[in-house]
Amino acid sequence: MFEINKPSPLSIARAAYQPKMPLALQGNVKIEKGAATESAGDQEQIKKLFPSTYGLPLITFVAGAAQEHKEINVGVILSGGQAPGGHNVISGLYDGLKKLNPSNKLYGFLGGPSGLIDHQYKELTADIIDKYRNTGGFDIIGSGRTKLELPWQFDKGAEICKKLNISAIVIIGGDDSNTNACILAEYYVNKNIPIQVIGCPKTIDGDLKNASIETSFGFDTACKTYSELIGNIQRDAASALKYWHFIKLMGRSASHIALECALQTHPNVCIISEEVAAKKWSLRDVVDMIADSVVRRAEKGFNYGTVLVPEGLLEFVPDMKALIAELNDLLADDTEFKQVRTSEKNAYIERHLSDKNAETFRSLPPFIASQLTMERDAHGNVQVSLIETEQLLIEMTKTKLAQLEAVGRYKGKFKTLHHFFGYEGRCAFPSNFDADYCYSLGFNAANLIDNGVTGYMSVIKNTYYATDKWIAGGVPISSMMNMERRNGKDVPVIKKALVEIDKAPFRCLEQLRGVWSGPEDHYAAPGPIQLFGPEEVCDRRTRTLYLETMEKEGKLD
Ligand code: FBP
Repeated sequence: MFEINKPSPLSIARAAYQPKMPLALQGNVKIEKGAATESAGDQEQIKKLFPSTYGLPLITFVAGAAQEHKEINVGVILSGGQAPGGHNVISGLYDGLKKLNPSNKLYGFLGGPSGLIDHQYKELTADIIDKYRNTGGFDIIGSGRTKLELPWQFDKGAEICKKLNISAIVIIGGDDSNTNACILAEYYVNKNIPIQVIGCPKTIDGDLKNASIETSFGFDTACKTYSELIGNIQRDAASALKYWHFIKLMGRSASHIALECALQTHPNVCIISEEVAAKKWSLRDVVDMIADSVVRRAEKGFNYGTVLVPEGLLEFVPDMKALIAELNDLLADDTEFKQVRTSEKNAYIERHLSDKNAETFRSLPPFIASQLTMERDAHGNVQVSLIETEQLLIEMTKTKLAQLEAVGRYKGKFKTLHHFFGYEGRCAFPSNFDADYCYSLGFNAANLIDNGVTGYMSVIKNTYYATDKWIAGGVPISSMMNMERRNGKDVPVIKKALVEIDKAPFRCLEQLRGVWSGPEDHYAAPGPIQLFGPEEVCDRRTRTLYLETMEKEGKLD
């Protein structure tokens, strides 16, 4: 009577979805090499660091004639946080390889980059792949955050590739993982190790984009998932009339997710970290902006509303940034700190900070102060997803409103609820856009490998438009690099794309937020992602992609 593990009707129907691909990838594929590239910055230094993979040409695929394809074995790695569509990159890669030569094999390294180093792998066969088509998650092979950056790790990787006769590795990851993919590619070329390395742009955060990458996969689905929830909450708020909802949204550093969700849902307040940093706002300035909306709405009797808070906010507030940087150094070796009794930890930190940062630390509610001293991630950074910034803002807004009430400038009720939308969106069923985009990225990667290139990112362009207008190809990863100071050293990295406050998506928010902040409601409820139905509903692009494309094409006022 009860069946365990029975797939839902939606899973069954969705498994049959055939992702759409650019025309060039649908038949026989021919490679066209374009102009030689230069790095995004610091050309001389990058050229020296990547002598073999610097300056390679752009690649575009076009329809070609049938030809023989040699047999190849490929390894694939999922790196970092989950993003909807990862399984489709792998199924696209698998199908692309099998189409080129049915004898080709695909191996998945388990648990992220550590699978390559520790030789943990499994062969991905048709049975396995079919179970994961068009599903969310990274569970087909698992992911991890081990950094692939040291020669001994590269050598261990080469060892297992030799054993399995693997001649290409596809790394599906964010800016750091793709930076490391480029370093790995360069290492193998210089050591005459016959292994190609190809990257794929992943992250819900949307901060892996540049002149060559229009969007990272997963951003579309994650933002639509959060926007559905925000829209629902706003309807509830406008029905119940009694809560202000503070909603923290994922995005470790950049505020692209908060911005996109605001453009989809029209909240009363949306904070953009990059604006806070550019205008050197303090937390008090941020709280004033929130309190202003609360007060104006209360005057009309609207004691409810929504505030979107980007996860990385605190690191963009100048005072807090300085404090966090000193805390990161202080806790880099936390052996002594770990011995300190819990009740005395905050006092211990205060004693060890510089005067200015100690003052900022003292001004924080104790729960936030403690969260700032929690264990760092593998890169020595504070784990922003664990800091309850939304609660901090609630506390500070309460204090501000009490002050305004005391001088007769506010009379209202301020009951609050807080939410954090992050993990809920990272493994959602990929939207049609992400399902198509990811499958194409994977299929395209197979063609890059077949053409013998290395140190390239699989890239699909023109993505605002219908898939038959998409352009498939490859871009040398070295062309996306510049030098940045990390942990006291100048290193080559792919530049993280933060929200640019002079670009269309932010300017759109800036133009509309005065109206959204009230007193009247202007909420929008985009509803759930639709997987079946009319194209204008199911294949709708994000507002960010729309605005960026229109701006690039000079079609915005
Ligand atoms: P990636 O940059 O690896 O794609 O991960 C992004 C992210 O989802 C952030 O939005 C978030 O801050 C972080 O991962 C959470 O990390 P973890 O999964 O380790 O909790």
